Amino acid sequence: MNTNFKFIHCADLHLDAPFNGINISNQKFLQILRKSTFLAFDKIIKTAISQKVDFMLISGDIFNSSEKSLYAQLSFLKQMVVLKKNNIPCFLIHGNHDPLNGWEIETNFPQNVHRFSSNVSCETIIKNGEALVNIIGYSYPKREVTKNISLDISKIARMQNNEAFTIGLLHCNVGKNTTTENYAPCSLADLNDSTVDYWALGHVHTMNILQHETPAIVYPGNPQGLHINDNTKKGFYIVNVHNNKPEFDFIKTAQFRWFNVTMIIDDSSIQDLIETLKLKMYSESFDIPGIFRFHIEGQTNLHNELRKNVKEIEKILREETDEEQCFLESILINTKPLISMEELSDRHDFIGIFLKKMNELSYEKESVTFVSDLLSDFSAINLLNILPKRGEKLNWESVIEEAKMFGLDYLMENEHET
Ligand SMILES: [Mn+2]
Repeated sequence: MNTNFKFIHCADLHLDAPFNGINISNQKFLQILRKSTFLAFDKIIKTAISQKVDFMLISGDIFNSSEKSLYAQLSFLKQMVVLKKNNIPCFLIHGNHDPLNGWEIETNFPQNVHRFSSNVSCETIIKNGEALVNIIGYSYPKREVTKNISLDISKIARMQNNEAFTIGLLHCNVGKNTTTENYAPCSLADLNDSTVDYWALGHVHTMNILQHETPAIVYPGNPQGLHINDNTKKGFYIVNVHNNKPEFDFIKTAQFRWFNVTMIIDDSSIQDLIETLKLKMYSESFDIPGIFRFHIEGQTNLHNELRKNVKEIEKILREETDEEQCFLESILINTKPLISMEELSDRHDFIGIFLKKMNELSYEKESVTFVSDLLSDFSAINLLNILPKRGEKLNWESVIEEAKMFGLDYLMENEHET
């Protein structure tokens, strides 16, 4: 059949994500964060209307948590009514963040909205008396879905006896992607061994077209980055289908971007470093606001000054930048002193012994208890610097490195006092 239509494919809206665990004091920037998931979705709705798309797909995780916020539910409903007024049907599924067994208000979605249940089923869009598109979808009944649902969708797809373009709407992990939970796992081979023409996927937050056609396999990613490592291009796809062949248009929606930046310095001054960081912040956030975390690395004459004054440097940088345009989250100092660590650990004094012991620890995972006891003597503020930040995993090597530098600071400072 000669098919020509266009639709929007978006996923992982995570409406009302609270952005917990990020220390932002500036009220205006905090507002940018709080509104961001809603405004990103609003851009999707406005594009649907201006582009006069035939329908819209949302591949799960509409809400951030199963305890869906009331505000999020009502504002989503409002947007669905806007689509109704513009005669745009919307097909949606629920994912692991907003499964059907979570709390929700009694919702009467307008008639243009079809929400799939946890029984895989098919909806067919008819145009001029002919079946134009089959949409087969599945919503998570609960958070953990470990079954391969793609097989059930393909089974229903094979049962369709029309010639329509077939879309599989699924929140799933293709090919054991390690950046996200392994829910509704399936392989590329599973998705290829199917009569589905377009797999409209959700769950992985990085936009990625795994295959452009026969079948298309597409993750649009999330419209708004949610944490410091969720910093790829954010948006959704407008898909134009001509004679069963999809063409993709990616539209950006992020209201602000995250930057997790490593800077390597050598001989420098604190003033120069502050200027460099400031320049980086402004140059990266010229179009939309940015949140920055800097990791300062390198062997440098500034090593001791930086470690002692990092909080002051953060304060100065915040004062000297426009916090509604670029916000400094934190600066992490991972530098090394100019004095050679090898030379120091070769010394036959306590510093030498200390460094040798610390170097051995790097390889002994079972020493966790020993080191955590050792660190419990330091203040909580210092400990916070080595704990993993949101979106990161505990890095044992960096814990040891940090402990080593703490110890060395202390020993070197007191070296001439006794
Ligand atoms: Mn998600």
